[in-house]
Amino acid sequence: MLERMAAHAQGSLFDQTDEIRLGPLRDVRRTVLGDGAWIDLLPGWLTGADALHEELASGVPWRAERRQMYERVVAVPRLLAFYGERDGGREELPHPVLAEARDALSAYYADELGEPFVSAGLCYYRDGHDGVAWHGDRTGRGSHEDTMVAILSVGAPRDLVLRPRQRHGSVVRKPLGHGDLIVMGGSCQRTWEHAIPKTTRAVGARISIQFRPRGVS
Ligand SMILES: O=C(O)CCC(=O)C(=O)O
Repeated sequence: MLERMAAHAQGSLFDQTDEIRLGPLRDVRRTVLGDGAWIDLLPGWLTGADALHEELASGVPWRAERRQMYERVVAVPRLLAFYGERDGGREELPHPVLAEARDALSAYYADELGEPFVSAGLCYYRDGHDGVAWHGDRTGRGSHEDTMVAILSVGAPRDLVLRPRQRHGSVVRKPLGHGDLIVMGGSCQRTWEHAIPKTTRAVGARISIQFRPRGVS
């Protein structure tokens, strides 16, 4: 309990405003990873990120999933929600600032990506027991085409780690929370893998919002 309170207090040190607002998409810093992959980073793109975290944590209809693992069915260690396209339109996102973020990202990357971001997947990591194992977003077009996945993080930081698929050893680690933006681009989904490792450290809850173009999953 004390650990959880400490983690929460640490969060509020970084984000002391309740006004939920996006900053300009300026000074986005690109790191070339290699093998055609890159990441863009903009720390603290959203202010009021802890307030948005609270609203999403209580307001989103979170889904707990289960999956087959060898002979057992186990709980997927995070909660999920998905907002895609339906009846020719986009499903309404759970907060207007998320639609603003999606549209700002679509405009910023229009020339390079050539299409808009259309879906938003939300993941809720309640504490260090939650995480996601190494994977690329390769069930859709990301398996054979360059694309982008943009992730906005709210709540307490968790490490997003990346490693090249063919050369295990060089791991890139980015702690993301409190309104940080990361965009994985180029061949990142097929030549690199990413994960949110579980941790025994005292960490607070984090929600990530992943924006993807059509057919990327
Ligand atoms: O939570 C994150 O930042 C990463 C989520 C992710 O990799 C996924 O859902 O495919």
